[in-house]
Amino acid sequence: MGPPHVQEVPAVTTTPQAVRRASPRTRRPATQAAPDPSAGLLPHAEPVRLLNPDGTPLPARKDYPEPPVEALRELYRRMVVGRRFDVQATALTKQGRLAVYPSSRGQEACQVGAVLAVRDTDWVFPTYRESMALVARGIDPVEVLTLLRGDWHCGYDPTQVRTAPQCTPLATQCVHAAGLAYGEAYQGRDTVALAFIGDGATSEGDFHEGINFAAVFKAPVVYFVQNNRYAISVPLSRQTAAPSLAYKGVGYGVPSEQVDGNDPVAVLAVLTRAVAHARAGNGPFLVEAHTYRMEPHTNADDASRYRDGAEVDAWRDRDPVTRLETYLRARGVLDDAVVAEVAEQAEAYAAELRTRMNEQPTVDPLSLFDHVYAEPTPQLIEQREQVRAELAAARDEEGDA
Ligand SMILES: Cc1ncc(C[n+]2csc(CCOP(=O)(O)OP(=O)(O)O)c2C)c(N)n1
Ligand SMILES: [Mg+2]
Repeated sequence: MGPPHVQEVPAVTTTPQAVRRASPRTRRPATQAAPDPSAGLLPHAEPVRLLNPDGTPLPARKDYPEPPVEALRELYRRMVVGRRFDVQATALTKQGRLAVYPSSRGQEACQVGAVLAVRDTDWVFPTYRESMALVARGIDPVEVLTLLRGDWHCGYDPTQVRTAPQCTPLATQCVHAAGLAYGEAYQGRDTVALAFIGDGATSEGDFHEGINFAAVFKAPVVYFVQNNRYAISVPLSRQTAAPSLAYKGVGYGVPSEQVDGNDPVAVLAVLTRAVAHARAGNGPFLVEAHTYRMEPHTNADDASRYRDGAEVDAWRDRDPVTRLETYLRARGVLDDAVVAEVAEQAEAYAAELRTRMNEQPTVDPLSLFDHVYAEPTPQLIEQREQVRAELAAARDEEGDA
């Protein structure tokens, strides 16, 4: 397999005037070159990688020191549990217990690595794809799946777990994250906001408005793009002509980096540095992780209509869980006993989730009308009354039967 998607920067066309300007006859005496305004903003030309796809380590680098072993073992544990959670959630859609589920299988390094890089007191702004990230953050899995079950609320209390509801309108969370981070800094707290976003959503206006606001007002936000190469059926090549999505930062004066999103060690190292940058008061940071969505967009999508199996198989060889396991075993900090214990823990987690999700939830249809407005409109009051009457009639019918 070649390196993840990195397009070449197109060559600049040389004009006759430019040739004349550069000719030796007319060249002025050499003056000191002006400082490059993009210095320190551009990402490395190749995504940062600390482990090869086969789990062997690459030479250590000063700019991205390897996280401590304990953090890597925790990363492994949460990735294994996260993957099992993801498989279980997909199964729950087939049993009619979930309305929809967007899987993040294959993106475990990003989902778990990113949330491990922030503190409990920081804020996370997830999209619909981040269920695994939220359970890795320690949020109750049933609460995480409440929205996808079809409920009108997000299941958890956002202020308590410092995690916004999973956002379906693309990129809107980028603006929310900028505002929250600005507000926190304004009040003298060192909170960082971590905003997840997909490759496709970086074409949305809210991404640009959010990152621009954060840059101008030095709001401590880490924008984390999971480039999984598709926006539903739209491949990256039809999405953008940018050399890499990380290059979108420079136009806003935001330092950026790109990372191999299937290398868990590199993801944690890069995110740790990005979070430290934001926390130190330097403003936002943009990270693009090159990864791949192994499953269809959601359970309602048929991915075979727009991508072929060979492509998916090629990414199977870069599996992030196997990569980390191989590395930790070779370092002698993970053995059969721990691997078995973690697998058992993941099974128990899935079994409990199954049991709890199979309990019929009690829902009150009238609660749909709560919290829409502080003062309900006359239309809303009328509609509420209509629903109440229909429910009462249905109950009477049941009583008669
Ligand atoms: C504003 C808006 N436009 C369109 C959609 C429909 N939509 C839902 S997911 C999606 C693709 C997003 O792709 P990407 O940002 O790459 O994230 P991924 O699903 O791959 O994680 C689209 C177009 C939406 N939810 N919101
Ligand atoms: Mg995508």
